[in-house]
Amino acid sequence: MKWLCAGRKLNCETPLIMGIVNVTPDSFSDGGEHYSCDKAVEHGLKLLEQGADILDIGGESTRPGAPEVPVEEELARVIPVVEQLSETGAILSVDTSKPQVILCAAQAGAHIINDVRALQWPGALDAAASTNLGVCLMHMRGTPKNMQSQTQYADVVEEVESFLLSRAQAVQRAGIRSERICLDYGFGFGKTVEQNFQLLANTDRFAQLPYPLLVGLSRKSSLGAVTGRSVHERVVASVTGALIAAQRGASIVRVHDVAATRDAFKIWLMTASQTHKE
Ligand code: 8Y4
Repeated sequence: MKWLCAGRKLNCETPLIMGIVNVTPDSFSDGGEHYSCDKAVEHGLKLLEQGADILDIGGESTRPGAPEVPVEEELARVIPVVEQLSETGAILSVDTSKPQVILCAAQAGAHIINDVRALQWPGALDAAASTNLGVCLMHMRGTPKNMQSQTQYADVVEEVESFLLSRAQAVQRAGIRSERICLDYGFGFGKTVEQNFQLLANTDRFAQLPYPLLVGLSRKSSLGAVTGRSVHERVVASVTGALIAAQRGASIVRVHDVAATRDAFKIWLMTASQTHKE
């Protein structure tokens, strides 16, 4: 399977690693936005050296209860980072829901729009359709503010799958070719711990849909709930989760710990390449 992203054809046969680049203001610096931009670019370069196939650049916190970032602020955070990292030739994704950010990101050299709101905000679908960027459509219940009180599902796998398929239809009706679409069941977004692992266990079912599947579980609280570990102690849990997702057919994993995830994939793929040999 191929994913068409702004003229690039991503080969989704072997799993790709998407490294997370957060651009958040650094309150200890008087350099303001420039300082956070330099730090984000530096981090992106490090993740590329570690073997990231894609960088996901985000200027909006989607953590539960996080305040919304005004559009001017999000543009000021994200666009300079996209411009600088586009010089490396790397595939760049921008984590946004806002039409203006989608349009400016495309101008600045991004290849993918990663929208946790699946292009449901007013104007977002038309903005994305006016570009040739790849789009990742994620399932979320409620909003980042209230999503953890919205976890009633008759069957979480059924409901998430039918939401994603209906969004994929809507996106195609707006003029986005199916080859530009990637889906994501939204691990951690309005689901209980058990529901998140039900989704992970059913990764193969989502991977059978006619779109590449992206999975993001890096350092998330459900991993902490199972292991009893704090955010920075969740590397092993995160790598294990990424490997499980990839082995069950996910095309792309979104991770903080690129080097460790790359090692796990190398060992798995080496083993796979020797399977069925004499
Ligand atoms: C520690 C660090 C604890 C990070 C929680 C978090 C996804 C995503 C996010 C995902 C796609 C996060 C932008 C949440 N998660 N995009 N974005 N899929 N496509 N929380 O699962 O990383 S942000």
